[in-house]
Amino acid sequence: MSKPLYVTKPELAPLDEFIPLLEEIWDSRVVTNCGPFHARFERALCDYLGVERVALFANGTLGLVTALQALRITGEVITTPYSFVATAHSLLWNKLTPVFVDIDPVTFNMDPDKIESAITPQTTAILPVHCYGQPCDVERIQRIADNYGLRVIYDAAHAFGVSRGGRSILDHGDLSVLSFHATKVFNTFEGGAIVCRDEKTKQRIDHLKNFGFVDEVTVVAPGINGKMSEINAAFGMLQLGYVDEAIRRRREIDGRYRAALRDMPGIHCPPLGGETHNYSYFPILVRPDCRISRDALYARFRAADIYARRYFYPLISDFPMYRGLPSAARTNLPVAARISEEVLCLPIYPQLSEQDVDRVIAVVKEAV
Ligand code: T4K
Repeated sequence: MSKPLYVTKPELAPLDEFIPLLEEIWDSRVVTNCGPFHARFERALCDYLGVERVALFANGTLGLVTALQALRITGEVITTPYSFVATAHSLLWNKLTPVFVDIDPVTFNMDPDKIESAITPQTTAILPVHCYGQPCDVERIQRIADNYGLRVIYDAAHAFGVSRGGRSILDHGDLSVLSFHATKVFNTFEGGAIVCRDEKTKQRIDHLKNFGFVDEVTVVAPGINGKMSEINAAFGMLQLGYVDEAIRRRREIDGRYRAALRDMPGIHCPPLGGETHNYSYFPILVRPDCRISRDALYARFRAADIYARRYFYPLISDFPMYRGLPSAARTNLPVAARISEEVLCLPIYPQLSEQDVDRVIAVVKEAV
């Protein structure tokens, strides 16, 4: 029996390099509440990502929830149905109403052409996602936001290290929110961050992630406990030294898949955008003219111990807490509905060997 292959596997820096950092934490007994590793990791991340300010979080979802609070977003927020459910959940946690717009058939990101007609007097913000690390049309989204006086918060959970025109994709909009979950290109087991532009906003975010405390006796907002622990921060520092190599290995795997799947009938590999991609996912579309359906291919993979995933199926707008919204109607989201029925994300992570990749390719080849 061959070993199971998953859609992803976390890349982990060598354990023997982590032990001295753990010893430092043990010696100091400072284990959380924005200690020295937290501060060092924030600075190191700014340097690596080419951004000015980063606020660390315990996970990306708390980052999204807090980002919306930091900017005092109210009413309706325009977002995409084609994402992980945390994107829209962050709105419900803030008692905001998601307004779903359809996606672009090439990038799978929010279609900028659909934004203006979704704006109402209640709209205060746009929450797009750089899906699979593919950059959104940030310039057009910003123009629309400026015209209507809206805020833009990017869910950049997939977009670690992505840049365009020499500028980090995280350096757009008002705020960008990263996830460092185990399944991401860069992970701290669990973790996340908000990238922000000015010191005042960073300060407010720092208060909000620490219950709203400004000092021992002053609480300025009903903040949450969103802090990243010292262990996660120390691990993140270490991981930063290995992420370039991890992305390089992902690029090789991406290239191997692309070359092999290019001419397979009914299989489409969406092209990559962005100058510096991070190869965080490898989505394929199983088109209706393919000899096998997407779900039958998914089942074939499972039978071969390969755990490909249907990211993102079902659409967020199909989950019970969203499907009653007028914007959740299938007729409003035809592209997202089609893509979610055709998509399958193949395994991609640095530990995959060429033989592993070829095993995945062989299943597709045999099926089509
Ligand atoms: N916005 C977007 C666009 C996101 O994609 C996400 C998270 C968020 C916001 C929220 O960020 P966080 O709050 O999570 O920081 C996974 C992740 O749990 C989730 O973080 C991620 N998106 C989503 C796309 O994928 P599941 O339910 O598919 O994960 P799971 O446990 O099935 O893991 C997938 C595969 O990864 C497993 O088959 C095996 C492998 N794996 C997983 C874990 C956790 C490992 O090998 N080791 C591990 O420790 O959601």
